Amino acid sequence: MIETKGQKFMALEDQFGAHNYHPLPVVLKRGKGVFVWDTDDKRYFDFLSAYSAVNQGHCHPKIIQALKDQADQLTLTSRAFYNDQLGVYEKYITGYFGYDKVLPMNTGVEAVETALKICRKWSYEVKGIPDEKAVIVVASGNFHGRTLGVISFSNDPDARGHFGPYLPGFKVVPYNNISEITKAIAGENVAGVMIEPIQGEAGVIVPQDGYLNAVRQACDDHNVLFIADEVQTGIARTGKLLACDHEEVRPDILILGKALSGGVMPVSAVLADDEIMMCIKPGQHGSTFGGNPLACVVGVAALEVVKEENLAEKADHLGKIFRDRMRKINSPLIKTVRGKGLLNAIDVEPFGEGKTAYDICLLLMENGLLAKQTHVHTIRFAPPLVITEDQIHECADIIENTINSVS
Ligand code: IF1
Repeated sequence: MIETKGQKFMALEDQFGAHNYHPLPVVLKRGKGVFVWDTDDKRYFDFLSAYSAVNQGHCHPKIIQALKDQADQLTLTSRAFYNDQLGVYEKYITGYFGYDKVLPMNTGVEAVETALKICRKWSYEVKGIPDEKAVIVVASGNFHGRTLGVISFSNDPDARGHFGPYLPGFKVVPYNNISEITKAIAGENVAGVMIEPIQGEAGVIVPQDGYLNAVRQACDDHNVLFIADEVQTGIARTGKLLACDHEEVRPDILILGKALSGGVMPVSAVLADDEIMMCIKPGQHGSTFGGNPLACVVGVAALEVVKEENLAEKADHLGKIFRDRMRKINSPLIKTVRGKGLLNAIDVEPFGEGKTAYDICLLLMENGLLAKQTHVHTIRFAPPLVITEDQIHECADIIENTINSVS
C-alpha cells in the first residue's frame, strides 16, 4: 500500500511518542484564520480551535509579527532580572480585565495551581483559617488540567485513575446546583470555590441563569474567594470578554490561558486585587518562563486583536446563528444542542452498529471540517472567532449534510 505523507508522520508519532492521545487520522501542516491544511494540502475548517486557544484564528498576522519582532531581540531573562516588556504587559492586562495585579504563568494548569496556592495562602494569612485546614469547593465534571494537584479533585476516571495518592483539601459538589454549592461554601474552613463558568470538557454544560450570581453572593456572605477558571471560556469565546460577564459577576481570582496568546505559545495568567495577590511574597512562587518578554508582547497583541476585531460581539451573534442552524437539522441523531457564543456542542445518539460521535467526526473530517468528540456522545463545535457569517452557514451545511448522510 502506498504510504501517504500523512501516514509517515502518524507512524513516527506512534513509534516515538507517548500514546497519551488518540488523534483523528489527519496530519496538519499549515493554519491561517479559520482554516488548516493537511500534508496533502486538503483544507479544513478548524472547529476545535485547539480547544479555544486559537480564538483569533490560526497565525494571526498581528500576533505573529509581535512574536517575530521580539524573537530576535530578547526571549527570556527569567525573573531574576527585570525586562522592558513585563511591566508594560502587566499594566495592560490588569487594566484590560480590571484587577490590581497579575501573576504571569505559561500553561492553563500552572495558572490553576497558582490560583489554588494563592487562595490557600490568603485563607491562612488574611481570613485566618487554621494552617493546613483550608477547603476549596469544586464542581463535579470539572476539568482544570492534568497536574497531580488538579486531577486530585477530578471525577473523570481517565484523568484521575491510578495517579494517587491525591491532594486533600477539596470538596466536590454537583455543578449547576445552587443549594449544594451555597451549602458547601458556608462550610467550615472554606477558603475558596473554583468553577468553570461553563464546563468545557464535561460537554459544554451551561449552568442555569443566576448560578454564577448565587456563587458570588455565597462567597460574599462567607468571605470565600470566587475563583473563575476562564482558560477555555474566556477571551471572547462565549460572546462576552469573560463568561462571567454574562451575569456581570466579578471573580476574586481570574484564571486565563489558551487564547491569551492566540495559540502562538503558552501564555497564562492569574489576576486578583492586592489584598489577595500580595499574600505571595518574593520567593514563594514562580516559573522559569512565566512573564517572559516573548509571552508579554504576544499577550498584548492577542488581547488587542480581541478588541480591534470585536470578537466577543461576533461570537455572540454568530453563535446564535449556529445554534439555530443546528436546531433546525431534522435528524433523530441530534439529541440536544447547547452552548454560548461560539462554544457549542451537540449530543448525538449512537447509530449503526454502535457508532458514536467519534465516527461522525471522521465523516466531518472527510467533508472538510475538523471537530472532536468529548465523552463518547458529544461533539464540541468551537471555530476561531474570526469566522464569517457565510462560513458559519457553509459549516452548518457540512454538519447538516454529514448528519443526514448517516441518519
Ligand atoms: C488536554 C480537555 C479542554 C481547560 C480549563 C484549565 C485547563 C484546560 C477549563 C488546563 C485545558 C485542554 C487540555 C487538553 C485538551 C483541552 C481540554 F479536553 F482536556 F478538557 F479544552 F476541554 N482549565 N484544556 O479546558 O490548561 O494546562 O492544558 O494549558 O489535556 O487534553 P493547559
